[in-house]
Amino acid sequence: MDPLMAFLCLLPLYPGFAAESPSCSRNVNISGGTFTLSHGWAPGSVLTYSCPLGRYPVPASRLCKSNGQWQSLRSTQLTKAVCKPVRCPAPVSFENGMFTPRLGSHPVGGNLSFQCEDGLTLRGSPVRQCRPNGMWDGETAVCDNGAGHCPNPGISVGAVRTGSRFGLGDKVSYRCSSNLVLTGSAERECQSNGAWSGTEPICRQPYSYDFPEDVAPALGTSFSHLLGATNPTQKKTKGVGRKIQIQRSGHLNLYLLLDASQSVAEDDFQIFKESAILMVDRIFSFEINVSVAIITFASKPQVVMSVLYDDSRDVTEVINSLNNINYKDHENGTGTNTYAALNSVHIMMNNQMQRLGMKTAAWQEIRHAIILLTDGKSNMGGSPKLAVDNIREILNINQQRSDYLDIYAIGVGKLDVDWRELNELGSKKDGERHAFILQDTEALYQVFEHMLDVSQLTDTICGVGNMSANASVQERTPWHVTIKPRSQETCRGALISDQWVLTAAHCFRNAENSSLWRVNVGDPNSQWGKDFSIEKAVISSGFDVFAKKDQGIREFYGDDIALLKLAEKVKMSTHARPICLPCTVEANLALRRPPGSTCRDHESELLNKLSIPAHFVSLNGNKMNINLKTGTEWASCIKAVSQDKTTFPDLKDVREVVTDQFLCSGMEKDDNPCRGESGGAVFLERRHRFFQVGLVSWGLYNPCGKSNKNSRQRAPKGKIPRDFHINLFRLQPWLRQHLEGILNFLPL
Ligand SMILES: *[C@@H]1O[C@H](CO)[C@@H](O)[C@H](O)[C@H]1NC(C)=O
Ligand SMILES: *[C@@H]1O[C@H](CO)[C@@H](O)[C@H](O)[C@H]1NC(C)=O
Ligand SMILES: *[C@@H]1O[C@H](CO)[C@@H](O)[C@H](O)[C@H]1NC(C)=O
Ligand SMILES: *[C@@H]1O[C@H](CO)[C@@H](O)[C@H](O)[C@H]1NC(C)=O
Ligand SMILES: *[C@@H]1O[C@H](CO)[C@@H](O)[C@H](O)[C@H]1NC(C)=O
Ligand SMILES: *[C@@H]1O[C@H](CO)[C@@H](O)[C@H](O)[C@H]1NC(C)=O
Ligand SMILES: CC(=O)N[C@H]1CO[C@H](CO)[C@@H](O)[C@@H]1O
Ligand SMILES: [Mg+2]
Repeated sequence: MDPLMAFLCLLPLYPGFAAESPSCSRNVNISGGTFTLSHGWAPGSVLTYSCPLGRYPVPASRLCKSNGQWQSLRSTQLTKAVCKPVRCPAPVSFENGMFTPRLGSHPVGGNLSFQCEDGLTLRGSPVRQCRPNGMWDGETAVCDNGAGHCPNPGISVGAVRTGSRFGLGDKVSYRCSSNLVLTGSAERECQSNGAWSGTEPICRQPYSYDFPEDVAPALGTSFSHLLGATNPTQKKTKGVGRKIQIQRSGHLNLYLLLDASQSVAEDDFQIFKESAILMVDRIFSFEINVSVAIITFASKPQVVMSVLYDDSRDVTEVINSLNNINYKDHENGTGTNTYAALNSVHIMMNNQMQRLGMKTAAWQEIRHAIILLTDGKSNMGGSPKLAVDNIREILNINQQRSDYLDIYAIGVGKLDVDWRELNELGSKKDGERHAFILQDTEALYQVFEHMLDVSQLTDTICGVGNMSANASVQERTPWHVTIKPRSQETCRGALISDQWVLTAAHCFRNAENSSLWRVNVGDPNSQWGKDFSIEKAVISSGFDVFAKKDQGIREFYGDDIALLKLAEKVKMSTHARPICLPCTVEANLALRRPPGSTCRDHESELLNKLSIPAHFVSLNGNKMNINLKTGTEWASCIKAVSQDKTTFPDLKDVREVVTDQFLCSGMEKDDNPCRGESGGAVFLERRHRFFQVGLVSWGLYNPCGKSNKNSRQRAPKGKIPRDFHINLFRLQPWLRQHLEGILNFLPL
């Protein structure tokens, strides 16, 4: 043998020479796409390709082997990487009808139309479009004669169904054609309640991922479910908790399992970490009793935080631990042992059960949610399913207790995910999906919002809105109410407790007899809206619109504040909840500040910059954006008033009109409130909660003009828009005087 070769072969035995180890070739470009490397060009590094929307990389990734050769993770041959166009699968069969066009697969943007034979009605979507993730929009089309005990469950695109009887106890099973992967239930049974068990099976391309808006409806009791409208394969009416239950009674254990194995590159792991932090911060924002366990795993699991530690109930400690976890902790065992990770959850549960006592309510009433952030692909330790079975057993999960355990298997990031395994790990409950692949942390956050079921959160917790882009406008700002002091005109207001509404005093100028006033809580345009009459109105006695008439100020809005006590208490729901009023104990909890904080602390935390992003609610319920100005910015914001010679012909000092009581907005690209929006809350978001710092009072420009509420117009040239809002920090004495005993105020 050549002596030089022998020397080279010995090299890896000397750690000092590690830098000499071979590096993989750089000839790995992908045309039309990009790639990232987990460990540069060194052996062990995983190369991950990505392509623009509507295309997908082949291969998805490659591993740099110890001999300096690239291995394609999916196939053995090293071929040039390419971005291929995404295509949607074609239907294999369609009962009692026909579909067009008939292609082997369909391009993104292409349409598929379904028609039923005479006499049958089509349920689902008659036309479906192929989307950039390789999934059809809409719902499976079914031609049903309605004869069975259960509705015809249909055959989703790409699937083949066995079984065509839909009577009680009948079973149907599914498989997917060619290269498609089945997610959802491969077998379903017609149940006595007229619904099919499990989840509709979907045949997906292996490279497909989810859009948050698709996941949302699949996650459980969506509106369509409640109303039984669009998806009659699920005739369920009982909205039992099949999501993560947020409620004050009882306790939630949240187990976060983060895959740190080699197939998950360090960048992906970073995305898992960020996603986990977002979820933790959100779950703690509800002031519920929750413990968070954190487990990272590769060949072995590592328990970073156990539900048995006191720190697991402390959001700061949990987030610290998440921040401190290190991908490199698993550098000496980079396999994927999902079984062991889930088994460590099982052990943790067992320990907690021993500690609390198996028969105690303290143990039995704990709800458990396991979130597994992974790309699937377990390759050691055996089937993770066994660990799941053990977990179900120890928690005694049966039909009655099915909402005590939820397991979500989620891939986030540009991962090359094993769909089959993810699907197998996630719980399968009626009409729901528990396995997802999402593109980024933001998408996961949107989905997480839908995983939470807050319908049981009936306490008067303040400032909790639904952060989902998909939630209704009222769910996003549930404190928002409409006041009708006159039959025609309206004002807005904000619930600040379960019986009190804060609004503007000027709404009650020329108002009708107060016994005719009505406050609509929970959205006047929906079934959740309810009219309340007023038991008591407290309109600031300092408010006098003509107070400065002598000084040439035609209208003055100092002390433009009022409180209404509703005739009955509002029942708290996802559509009706108070907002947090700063300087109260309630707001202090929401801000997660230590006890002993003062009103001044709240002001410096909430109004902490020269320009503070804030919101108000428009006539049609949308959240509008403004920037509140403080300090020197405030001074330049209010200057515009003196330039408005039409409204203020001979004004000497702007401060006569805009006193310290007012916050100012309307500069930059701010939205401007319209007439009819006054009295509404000016609010901001901190730590996933909402705080009212002001209320809409008056402005220089009405963007709605005389027209309807759906068209807002930018100010014409020469008109400088500015808006002024009563600053609640400046009206503390008045608020305290009238809300004593209703809210708990902090020292000034
Ligand atoms: C790969 O692409 C980059 C930028 O597109 C280019 O600079 C580089 O030379 C290419 N490498 C090879 C080996 O083709
Ligand atoms: C599919 O239908 C949509 C909406 O009906 C239409 O905008 C689109 O152009 C159609 N696509 C094709 C390829 O015909
Ligand atoms: C939450 O946990 C604390 C401490 O264990 C307990 O005192 C409190 O009663 C619990 N709250 C609820 C609503 O269960
Ligand atoms: C991995 O093994 C090396 C060599 O035994 C050791 O120095 C290092 O600390 C180990 N890493 C971890 C995270 O245990
Ligand atoms: C947000 O609204 C959606 C849609 O109504 C709902 O499914 C979800 O549970 C809600 N989440 C929260 C946290 O309120
Ligand atoms: C307001 O209306 C109620 C009932 O219609 C009536 O009893 C009351 O006298 C009215 N008050 C005023 C001030 O008009
Ligand atoms: C659950 C839910 O409300 N889903 C809706 C989300 O938004 C899309 C598009 O805006 C609707 O089509 C869904 O019904
Ligand atoms: Mg792995």
